[in-house]
Parts: sequence; structure tokens; C-alpha cells
Amino acid sequence: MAAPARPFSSLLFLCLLLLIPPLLFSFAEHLREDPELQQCRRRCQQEEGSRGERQLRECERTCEEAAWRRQSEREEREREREPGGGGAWEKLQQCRKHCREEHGEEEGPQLRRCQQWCQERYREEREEQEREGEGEGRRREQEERNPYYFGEESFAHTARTEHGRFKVLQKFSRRSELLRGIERYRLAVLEAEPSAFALPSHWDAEEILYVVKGRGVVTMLHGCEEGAEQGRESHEISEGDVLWVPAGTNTYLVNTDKNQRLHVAMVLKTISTIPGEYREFFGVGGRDPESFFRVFSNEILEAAFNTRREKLERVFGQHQQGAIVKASEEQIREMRRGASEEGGGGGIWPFGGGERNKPYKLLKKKPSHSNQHGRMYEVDQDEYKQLCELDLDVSLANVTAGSMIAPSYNSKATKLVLVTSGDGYIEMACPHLSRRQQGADHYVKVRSKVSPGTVFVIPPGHPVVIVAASGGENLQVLCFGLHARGNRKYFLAGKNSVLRNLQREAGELSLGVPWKEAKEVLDSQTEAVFLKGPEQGRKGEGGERTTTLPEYSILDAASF
Ligand SMILES: [Cu+2]
Repeated sequence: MAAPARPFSSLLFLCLLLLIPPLLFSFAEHLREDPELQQCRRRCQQEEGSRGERQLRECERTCEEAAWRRQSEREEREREREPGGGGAWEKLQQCRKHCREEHGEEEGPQLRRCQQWCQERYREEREEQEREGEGEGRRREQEERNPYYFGEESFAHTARTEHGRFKVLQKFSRRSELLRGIERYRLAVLEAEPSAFALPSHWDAEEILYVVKGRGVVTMLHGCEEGAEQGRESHEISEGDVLWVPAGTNTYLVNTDKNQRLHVAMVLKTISTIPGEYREFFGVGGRDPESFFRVFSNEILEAAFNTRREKLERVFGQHQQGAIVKASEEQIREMRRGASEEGGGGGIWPFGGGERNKPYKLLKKKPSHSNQHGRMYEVDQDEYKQLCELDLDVSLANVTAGSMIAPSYNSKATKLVLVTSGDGYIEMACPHLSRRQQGADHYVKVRSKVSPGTVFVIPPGHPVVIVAASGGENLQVLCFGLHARGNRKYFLAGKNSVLRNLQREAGELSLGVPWKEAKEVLDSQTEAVFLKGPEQGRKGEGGERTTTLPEYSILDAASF
């Protein structure tokens, strides 16, 4: 058996012999064709040739290294042009161009610093892209099996400095066709370190924010329309506040706490010409974040601001500390003062009527459901009209460790569930993931472990259960209901279960058992909404704790 392998291996060897030189040749060829390399080498000959062989080699090596760098940059550029290239290269070029415009073509310390800064940003961006590329296959596989769960890696940072981070969840339609219906919505999170200030900007998206933790001041600029009392409104915000930021409103925010991080979650309803896309526009900025004023021609800016070019360049060319910076104690005090003064009755709500766009204090209201197993706070569009702008509702559920939210489904809304503390898991029945093409009556169990920062999407009609892990913190979930107008939540077990309204005849016909037997099952659970969890055991069984294995289903066992 060994004999035939020999001709094969020598054939392979021959192939390699034939292949390797052309490969080497094509690389070397590229370099040989590089006129800059030729020039550089000639310079070495002239300048270093007389100083000895070693210096000459050294000099030539530098030339070659530079040539290789140019070559790899060329390749990089080509990669960038491929779909999904990311455009980091274009940004680098833009940045370098700005540097040259700023400091002139002449080589100097300022130009060098500026170029270096561009290079660093580029490297960061490439690293980010590479990280995204890693584990892509594994993730794809998981995503196909469960398109409803989003781990922390599904967020991308759009701003990150030592004082805070802004991250946005990937586009829903990019994850799965099954989520195309909510592609205009995006979920984002801001984490601002103590005393951090997020620069003024406006977005092409409607926004509802929810304060998960911490406190701060949000300020919105409305311009100086005639008749308006004040062209600015500021609001103190703290845990549990819901606030609408209208699309296009120039807004800034400061964490007023010296010790605590400010953590804000937000839903954006995009209004861009590109479905699901939104952009942040900075006017008051410099190089980072880039001020959009910098793209306008000098003569236009000079005319518009009635100011000389040098002054404009100074004002819109300084800032390069990023979109989140640190404010001083005094600055924070002043911004807070602005909020309490304006909170007293000034400010305007853009849609007239004198009604003010105040934060809605979700946690100050009475819980809609509450028992020893959990608490639920809800606000809908009737109570906070501003939610209409995004067709949204907001709720917060705090599930006691070891307890669960009863099986339920939403009639119209798609729920975006963001875990804010604690661990647990979510189980959902989904008919869409079934591989069986024919016959509509097969459901797939979608089950995800959830932990702080992870997201789960519950489409309308889908029966779902949320369980808090026992022995730890309570599981707290923030739910944004999308397309929420007229939504109703139907419970499928417990005292308020919709099934308990079945007529006897309908029940018997559907279940095929005597009504008494069915009734016993439907009436057995006496709690509502928040229930004892699977690990806490069942009631009325002689005090004995019965636990169910996590993946076990009674229905599976009965081969339903
Ligand atoms: Cu489904």
C-alpha cells in the first residue's frame, strides 16, 4: 500500500516546487515595480555607499520595509473595497487629509502628531473589525438556531473614551429575516462614568430613554422660535425615569454624580431614508467627534458666521478628546442649576399646547402587579403620550430569585427584553424555526440563559416564560414594547389565565377529557403573573420539594 503513495508525494513535491517560485516572484515583482523603492535604494547607494557595507544594508532594509508597508496598505485598501470592508481605510485617508489641511504639507511635529493620531484611530478600528470577525462562524450557527437572543458581543461601540461608552445593538434585519418587522427600531446603551459629559448632538431617530442606574441632567436645545419662553429645556433624570428625545433635537447629557456610573438604555425609532440606520450629528465638536461644520467651504462658513476663517478654524478644530469627556464640579453645578430652574416651569414642549416634555417616573407609580414573587411597573401611550412618537410602551419587571413570570403572550407588541440585573433564562415557543415545512402545528423551544446586558426579542403571539435563577440576585428586566398601540398581554396560566374563561363544551371538545379533570389543571395555580419558579417546587404535595430538570418538559414526555 505504501508504493502508490510515493509517486503521489513526489508529484506533490513537484507541484510545490513549481508553485513556490511564482509566489515569491509575484511578491518580489511587486516590490521591484515600486519606483519609490528603486529611488530609495539609489539614495542609499549615494549617501551610505562610501560608509561601508553595513550602513548600506541597513539603509536598503529601511527602504524595503517601507515598500512592504506600502504594499500591504495597497492590499488593505483592496480588502476595504470588498463588501463589508468597513471603510476604516477611507476614514484614515480623510483624517490624514484633514491633518494636511490643518498643518500644511510641510513635515513638522504638529503634522506628525496629527498623522499619528489618525493612525491610532485606524488601528483601533481595524482591531475592532478583526475582533468582530473572530468567532463569526460559531456565532452564525448559534444565531440561526436562536435569532432572538443577543449577547453582549452583538453590540458595537460607536463612542468610547475613558469617561464613557455608547453602544448600539446590531440591526435586527441583519441578524435574521424573522426580525425584519422591527428593523426600524434600534436598541442602544450609554454608560457614563462619574462626572462624564456627553457632547451635544442630534440624531435622525426618535428616542425614548430609560435610566437604569445613576442620575444626571439631560438638556435639549430647541432654537429661539418666536413666542417660546425659552429655547432650552433641562431635566434632572434618575433611576426609573422615561424620557422622550424628539428626532433631530440637539441634546447633551451630564452624569451629575461624583461616584456612581450613569447607565441609560434607549430605543431609537429610525426615520432615515435607509431603514434601520441612524447617524449622530455633531456640530459643536472639533476633530473627534468631527464637527459637521468642517466639511463646509471656508468662504461659506466665513459668510455664515460673519467671522474670519482663522477664528472659525480655532473654534471648530480644537476638540479631539472624543464624544464623552469629564466635566468639572463647577460645570456640573451650573448645569444642575439650569435643570432645576427650567424644571420650575420654563421650557417648551415642541408640539405646543404648553405641555412639557417631563420625564415620566416609572418607579414612583404603583406596580401593576406585585406579590412575593415579583413586581411589575408599566407605562403605556395613554399615560405618557410621548411614547406615541415611537409607538412604544415601557415596563420593568423585578422577578424574585427563583420565581418566574407566568406563561403569556403579547397580542400586538414585539418585546425587547434587556436584562439589567440578575441571571435567569427565557423559554419561548416559536413556530418559525421549525424545519418541518408542511403542517403548521410544530413549535420549536427557544431557550436562552440571560444575564445583565443581554437582550431577548419576543415577537407577538409567541408564548414565553421568564425565570429568575435561584440563590442569587433578583432578575430585573427592562422591556420595550415595539408596535405597542393597543397591545394586550394574555396570561396562559395562573389566576388571570385566559384559559379559565373557556366554556365547558369548548374545553371538552378541544382537550378530549372530562371538564372536571381539565378544570382541576386550569384552577390549580392560585397566584397570578409572578409565580413560584420551577426550582421552588409545587404547592400542596405534602411539603415535598419537587424539582424539574431544566430541559425537561412534561409535554415532551407525553410525546405531544
Ligand atoms: Cu417564531
